Amino acid sequence: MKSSTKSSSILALSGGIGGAKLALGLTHVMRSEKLMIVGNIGDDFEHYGLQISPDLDTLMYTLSGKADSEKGWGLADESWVFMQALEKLGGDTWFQLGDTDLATHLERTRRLREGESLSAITVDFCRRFGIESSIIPVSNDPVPTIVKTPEGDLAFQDYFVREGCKPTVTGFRFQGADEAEPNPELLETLRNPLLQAVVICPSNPFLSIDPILAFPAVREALRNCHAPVIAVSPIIDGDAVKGPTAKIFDQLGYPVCATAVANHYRDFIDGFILDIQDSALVSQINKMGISVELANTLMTDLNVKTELARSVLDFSERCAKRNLSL
Ligand code: FO1
Repeated sequence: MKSSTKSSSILALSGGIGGAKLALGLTHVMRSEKLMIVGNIGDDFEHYGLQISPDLDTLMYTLSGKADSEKGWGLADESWVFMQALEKLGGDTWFQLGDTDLATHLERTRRLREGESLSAITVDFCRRFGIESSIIPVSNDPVPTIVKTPEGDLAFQDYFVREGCKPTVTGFRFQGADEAEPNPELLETLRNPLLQAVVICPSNPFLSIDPILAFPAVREALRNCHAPVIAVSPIIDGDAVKGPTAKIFDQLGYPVCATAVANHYRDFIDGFILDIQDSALVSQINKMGISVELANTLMTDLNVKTELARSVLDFSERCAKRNLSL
């Protein structure tokens, strides 16, 4: 029977490669059309006149099974003829654009120029990629992440790719987050009584999740959300699975451990999933008033992604019952 409302029962916040892995796991343990994933747009930038939205593309490519599984971004079986030709012309090749990935950026840029919203373009691209879940940008307005360093500000991709995350980070700015309008679909879903859980994917808290939380209305809606909010730690046994997460925690003066992640989210999460290797941290996090469960969070293959997604949903049901009994 067709679902009476389009409403999503699970909402996931995701950015980067780790987030997309759990999002994929979620699509294997629930009706994927009832899953909404809010993608980070802080990584978005203009390059060669193209509007590029890496985290939306990573989600789209991953959920359609077409992502390059080794890199985690871009498309599998990619060719690089355009990049080779660009190299010969002395062009800027620090940001690798594969030939088929290029179509996504060209077509998104064309439609944006014609006045279509980033959300509407993403809905249509997902339909064409055969994705049933809703992937939505946190906003249709640009809110680029600016990385603060002792040598001055860096645009996100200049920090992440061009400089290879080498500069020391002293802070972040999410340019325009106070004025930009959060995606109405996101606020509607957060306020929908049919929502069963919110999942904070194991993405980089500073680079991928904070740009989503930077919208005051979004953080407020999360704090007041009736559904349990469950975060999965991106740090396991004092280190991050991939990327600069651990280094950034250290550079900002935080302990590099899952407890620091729980503390970062403490004002709006109900539950926190620790990796089994971090079982010693359970009581510390419980003291923050946050329920904790253990799982294997090292998503090395589809089985682990699916198992972790199942654990997250089961945990959220237990949290919901606990909230009801309060
Ligand atoms: N990451 C890199 O480290 N090197 C690249 O050349 C690169 C190109 C690229 C092209 C399209 C795209 O969607 C993502 C791309 N990424 C690349 C990843 C990108 O930097 C993302 O921002 C990261 O995945 C972090 O979220």
